[in-house]
Amino acid sequence: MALAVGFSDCGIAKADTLSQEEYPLEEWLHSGYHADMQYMESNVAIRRDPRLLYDGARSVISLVVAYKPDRQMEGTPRISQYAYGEDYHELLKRMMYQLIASIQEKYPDFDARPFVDTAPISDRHWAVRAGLGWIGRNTLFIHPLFGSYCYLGEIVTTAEAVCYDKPYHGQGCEGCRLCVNVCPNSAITVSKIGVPMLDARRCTSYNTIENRDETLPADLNTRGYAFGCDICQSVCPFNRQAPAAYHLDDERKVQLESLSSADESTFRRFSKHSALNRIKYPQWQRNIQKANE
Ligand code: B12
Ligand code: SF4
Ligand code: SF4
Repeated sequence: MALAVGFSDCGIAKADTLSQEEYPLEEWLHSGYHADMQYMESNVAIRRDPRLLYDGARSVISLVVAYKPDRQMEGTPRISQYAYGEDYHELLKRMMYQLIASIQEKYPDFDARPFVDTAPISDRHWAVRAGLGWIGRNTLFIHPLFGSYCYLGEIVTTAEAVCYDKPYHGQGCEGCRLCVNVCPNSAITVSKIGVPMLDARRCTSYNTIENRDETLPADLNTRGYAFGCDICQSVCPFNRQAPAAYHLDDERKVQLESLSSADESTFRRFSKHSALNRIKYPQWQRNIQKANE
């Protein structure tokens, strides 16, 4: 049913607690790696256990939508590929409601809620638990076919599955370190037990999207990115071999490429249904200036 709605893959995990080893959130927070994303400090217990997020939850249906574009926008400033198309929050929510409706046609008592990105639930860990892939050294979820160019969402339900998918134990990054070596800001670090961690304070993605300061850190090297960053993903062998899953048409490509000279109302109109709606026009201007340095 998930594939019929348009999802690229789907797996089901039993709802329970994510262990400290799997999700060392407290260490990440204590290290200050979350920068000023205060929303990451709240609901720590809920982030660890979806049963606290949704009363009576028994299962987590993890869903993947691949988004690798068939071509890239040209020139600088650059916009990260995950923001080329429709805002993925809107896209995935719509698809998840469609999937819930299809399941309810067959099972009218199916009781469920969809989540994507903004709720206190760790999208990547549930995808791993549901057997869909692994967490790579760049800290992103990697699907063996679609790479890390995929959005994640979950349907949390009170329904129990007859059998659950097993956590992913296939191939992983093995000896590769391309993403760690290529990051222009050395933002990829490791936890005390050697698990990859991202220091958001150093990351272009954090700085161009979440940082609300008037200026960006002087030593930040954005390599021309004005919204998000794809550098540690573009070198990944799993992304290089992944099939294209999004058609960037001429009209959208021109819109993206001309956004750096857009006035405030044009920017607002464009960003309304795009992931760019996370930032306001003054941030966009600040980011363009930095990208052109
Ligand atoms: C906060 C956040 C950010 C922050 C911090 C990122 C980070 N790495 O934590 C910032 C603003 C920097 C960010 C950037 C981006 N983000 Co973001 N972000 C989130 C958010 C809201 C929470 C992530 C979180 O819990 N971080 C806390 C830390 C503690 O957890 P963690 O990074 O998962 O790290 C732990 C695990 O990786 C684990 N681990 C690592 N390796 C291994 C190995 C094993 C074997 C095990 C067991 C565990 C393990 O230990 C780590 C250490 O704490 C999620 C949505 C969600 N609700 O889950 C989206 C999400 C992770 N982001 C997403 C995207 C697309 C991006 C960007 C690619 C956007 C862009 N192009 O610019 C970048 C990527 C930067 C990067 N290299 O990570 C997608 C990722 C999809 C995917 N395939 O993984 C998500 C899932 C949103 C979505 N629903 O699609 N993001
Ligand atoms: S998104 Fe860019 S800045 Fe952030 S870790 Fe990856 S390469 Fe480094
Ligand atoms: S570039 Fe290499 S180390 Fe980094 S996520 Fe991809 S396979 Fe893993």
